[in-house]
Amino acid sequence: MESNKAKYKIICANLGIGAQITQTEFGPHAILNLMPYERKNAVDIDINDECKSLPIGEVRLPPIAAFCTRLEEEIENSLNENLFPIILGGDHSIAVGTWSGVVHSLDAYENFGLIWIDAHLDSNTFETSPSKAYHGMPLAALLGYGQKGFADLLGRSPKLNPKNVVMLGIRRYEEQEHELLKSLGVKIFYMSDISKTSMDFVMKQAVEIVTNGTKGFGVSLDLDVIDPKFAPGVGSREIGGIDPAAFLDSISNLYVDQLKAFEIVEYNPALDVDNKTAFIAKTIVKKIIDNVQ
Ligand SMILES: [Mn+2]
Repeated sequence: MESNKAKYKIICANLGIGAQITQTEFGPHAILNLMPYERKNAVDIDINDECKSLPIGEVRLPPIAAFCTRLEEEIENSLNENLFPIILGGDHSIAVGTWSGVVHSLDAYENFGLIWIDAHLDSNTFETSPSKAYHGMPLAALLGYGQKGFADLLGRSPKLNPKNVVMLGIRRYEEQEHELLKSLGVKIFYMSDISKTSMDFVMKQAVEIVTNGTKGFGVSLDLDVIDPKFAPGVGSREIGGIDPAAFLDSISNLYVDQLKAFEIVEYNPALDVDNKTAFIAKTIVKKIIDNVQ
């Protein structure tokens, strides 16, 4: 029956080699295991096993870029079928594939809003990155800064205009990436801004910015933004984060029809405690699904 057909597609981006610790590749299925009904609407994107043993550094770029290209195609397919894409990561380098796909599909180059919710800025380039791990570089790439094959996925760069990007929950970064974003005028709400006001207030401000004159917006949620005492199962824990209940409440501000895709990344089941982090991720995904159904 047509009316019971799902209006969303879950895309499992099973990639971990964008990080030094690669266990986030098991994140999507650990979350899906808690969603037996919704998993019928899920598809997988995987990488070849031989890529998993590559050392950290530039040699990992070709498989990550190839992965992002396949993710990009899957996103385009979903949007063409009028299915709302929910992307489960995976390390945060997958964001290059996700948002390239959405921007290309909507023909919204430099005219698409993105709310980036993260403890970190993820805006290094290969040159400025101390770790040389690609999950620290996706936002710079989407803004047009970074290596060939990454920043110009689909042969076009930049994907996003800095005036349409808002960051929430930031509390740890390197100086050079911070300087880059400040010089571009990206709006950053630090964790201290959220503590001084509220998650709800800041989310409202963010939605206002990303919907101002754009062809829609998306959300990229790195679970490390949540305080690690509630969400310990993440790649890079940073103390002093967001309360999950406040975050869940603030999601109601996203229920506007301009929301085009939602991405949730960096879940590491090997570091989780009693599945706490997976349950938070599942609750967030279900709330998004309820909205698009
Ligand atoms: Mn991140």
